[in-house]
Amino acid sequence: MARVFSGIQPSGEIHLGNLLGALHNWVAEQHKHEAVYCIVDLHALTHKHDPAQLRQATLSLSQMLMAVGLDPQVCTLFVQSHLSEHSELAWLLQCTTSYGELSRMTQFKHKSDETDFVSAALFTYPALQAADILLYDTDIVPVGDDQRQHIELTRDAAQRFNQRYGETFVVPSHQIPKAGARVMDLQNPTSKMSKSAGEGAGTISLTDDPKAISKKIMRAVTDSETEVRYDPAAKPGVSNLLEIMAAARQSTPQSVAENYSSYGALKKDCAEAVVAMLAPIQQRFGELSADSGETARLLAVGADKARHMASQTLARAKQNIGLLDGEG
Ligand code: AQP
Repeated sequence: MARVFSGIQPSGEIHLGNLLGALHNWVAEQHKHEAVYCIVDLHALTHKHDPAQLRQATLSLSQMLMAVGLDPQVCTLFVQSHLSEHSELAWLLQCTTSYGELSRMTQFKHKSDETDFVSAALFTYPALQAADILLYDTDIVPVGDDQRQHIELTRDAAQRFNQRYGETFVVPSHQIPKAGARVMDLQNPTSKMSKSAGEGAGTISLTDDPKAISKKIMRAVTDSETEVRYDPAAKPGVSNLLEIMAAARQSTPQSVAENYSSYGALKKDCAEAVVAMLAPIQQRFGELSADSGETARLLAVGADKARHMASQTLARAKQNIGLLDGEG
């Protein structure tokens, strides 16, 4: 059976882009393959953050992932920092990934322009992401389109390590959904919807109430034309709404567009589709949030299952790269 791995940062409110670009796929994959999903809290340390808020965000993200449909009895769901193996393998991969490769990561260029403190970890975090993936002998990585370059780097790092030190890692492939692969900010439809961009009018959080969702979609930036057409380059705002509708209704943006002759009608139906899609998730999230003790217990079980897989890969990598066995 193929193994699937993916991760998500507890860096802010989980949003519609995360759901359509990644989580819908995660839920489907857990029933088809052996699935391992990780809340990558170490990645969230690459930015300035508040420690108490990070702890709360990690707990609440775990509950939201279960509310969306991840079943800890079916998949392995755990928190990255609960296993030291991720940080250990990240160091080995930093030693086999070049400065030039990391410098070419567009997310680093973009994020380092946005902050006054650029941590060394922000630069090297693709090596930690590669470690996350490679530790689980992953075959498939379901992600949004924004992660395409990082998965390529992971493949290159795995191949180089295997060539230099002998067969160690499975070389994974990415899996990107047809609709919803890159949900754009509703106010700035040429930038992706993102947790770190905040909870403004351009981002639909999975906890937004129906009124807030409708307001944000009805006010979404479109263009000065009137034709409803899927054309992401010329009409990014309208195309984004069509992508969202298509992902919510399991259709294609082109066929959704055929049903509309005005932006107003498209926005109204899009808001209704999103509200209907989020209602059961929000209800379940409310129930799960009431029992943090049970969430912590499920995460500890997940960490044990993950450690069993990760420790074997790490031992193999340490052996092959030439580190002396410390077991005696
Ligand atoms: N806008 C998006 N459209 C489709 N998929 C998306 N993903 C993220 N944004 C979109 C996918 O969600 C998964 C988790 O990614 P993340 O934790 O990096 O989410 P984020 O919202 O992107 O978070 P940040 O803190 O703002 O981080 P950056 O700016 O680094 O992305 C991934 O599979 C991602 O593809």
